[in-house]
Amino acid sequence: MTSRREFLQQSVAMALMPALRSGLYHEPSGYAQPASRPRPTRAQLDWQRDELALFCHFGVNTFTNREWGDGREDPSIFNPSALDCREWTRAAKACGAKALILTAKHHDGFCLWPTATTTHSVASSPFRNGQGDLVREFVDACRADGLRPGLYLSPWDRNHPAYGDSPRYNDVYRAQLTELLTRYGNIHEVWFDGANGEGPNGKRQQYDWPATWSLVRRLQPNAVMFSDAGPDVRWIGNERGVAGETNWSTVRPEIVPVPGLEGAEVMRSLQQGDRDGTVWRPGETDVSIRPGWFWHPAEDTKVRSADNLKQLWFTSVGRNSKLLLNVPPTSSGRFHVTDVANLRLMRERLDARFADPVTRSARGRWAVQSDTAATLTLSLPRPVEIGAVDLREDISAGQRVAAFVLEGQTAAGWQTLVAGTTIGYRRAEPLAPVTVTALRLRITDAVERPRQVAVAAFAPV
Ligand code: FUL
Repeated sequence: MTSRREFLQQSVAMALMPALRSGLYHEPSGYAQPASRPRPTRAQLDWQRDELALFCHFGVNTFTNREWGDGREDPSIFNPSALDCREWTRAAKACGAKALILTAKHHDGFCLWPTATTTHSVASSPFRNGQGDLVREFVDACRADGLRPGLYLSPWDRNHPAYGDSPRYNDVYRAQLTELLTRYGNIHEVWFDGANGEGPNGKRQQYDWPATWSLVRRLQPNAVMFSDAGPDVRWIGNERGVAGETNWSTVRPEIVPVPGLEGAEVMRSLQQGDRDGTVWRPGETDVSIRPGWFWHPAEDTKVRSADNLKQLWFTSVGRNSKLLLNVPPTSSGRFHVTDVANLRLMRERLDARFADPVTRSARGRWAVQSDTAATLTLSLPRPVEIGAVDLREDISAGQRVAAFVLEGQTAAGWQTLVAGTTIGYRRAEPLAPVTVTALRLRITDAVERPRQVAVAAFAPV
């Protein structure tokens, strides 16, 4: 049943739709949450439902074996011998990723597209005889394979002479963004970090984030912007692939107003979000398949195994986050065979894990006890052994559950299988195998009147 308040919210959202469609109304936190708690925008919902995206760190560092270039690299070293972005996108598709993000420019300042803002770019390299445009090849390959392209433009630039001369460099940065966001069609995610250094003048660059964000909103109204401070999606606070066990998609924006801040309260808010958050800003978990972000031959033997990748999936997607998994192309311009094989195997394991819900023919009874409590009971037709559970809130109506207990009815009575706080888009947990005849989800705390949560359980694999 739609409550009166939900009906009103839907009506307000629908009244705003023409403005949204016309692109006049861009503020993601504004439209779907007039009188109450935050709701995701369409773009934020699509972003989360993708679940898995790949990150491609590629640039001069790929050829110098470094993680951070110093900006003095000779563009002539950028010469991938067999670059094929379709090979990246096919591997991405095969492992179930729905989007890819490319380092259009990393801290070294080398631009992977021919830009008018600097000569430190592919145009000065032997790649395609100086006629190449890697951003174009990347975006085209994504589209050919039905994947959504995203771009990372490092604000820290160790090459550009204007860096540190704040207003002048901010103009350069915005000019670069304008090129990237007007030449290549729809870009679905624009990725910013907070890395910040000094320029050749010895001064620390002051970024102008509000101006940057409003430029992106104007040029690509359907893109989500990532940074510590969003505004659309936030960093999860570590690069280990682990979201908070408590993970709200809502935040209090005043705690992390700009990227690059440190401190315990900032990290807590990034990791866990804020229960009383006033904007919708879900967490993205970025982590590399290798120890480094860029390719290093010595790390060819240190690629994460399929089981390790599967674990990362559980601690990110399975904790109401999105997994942005970095797979760095080698100096040939292709993924390494080990990375591709392990990605494929990860997908096989995940598919097997969730292939056969034993709850498919369960009978469910949903009862709301109060504004903060509800119970879902699922009776199974016969005793079954389970080894994993998957809980989901319909987040288009916001995130509501603040505490829950999932119990299983065993021969010894009701037993707690999982006791947790948030659920959100997805809360997936592996379990020690146990035979149950019924499952009971008790929501014991919620920030809005609970709506029915989907509960699925799976046989041990
Ligand atoms: C950080 C950078 O300093 C790393 O090199 C890497 O690109 C990571 C994803 O973001 O801010």
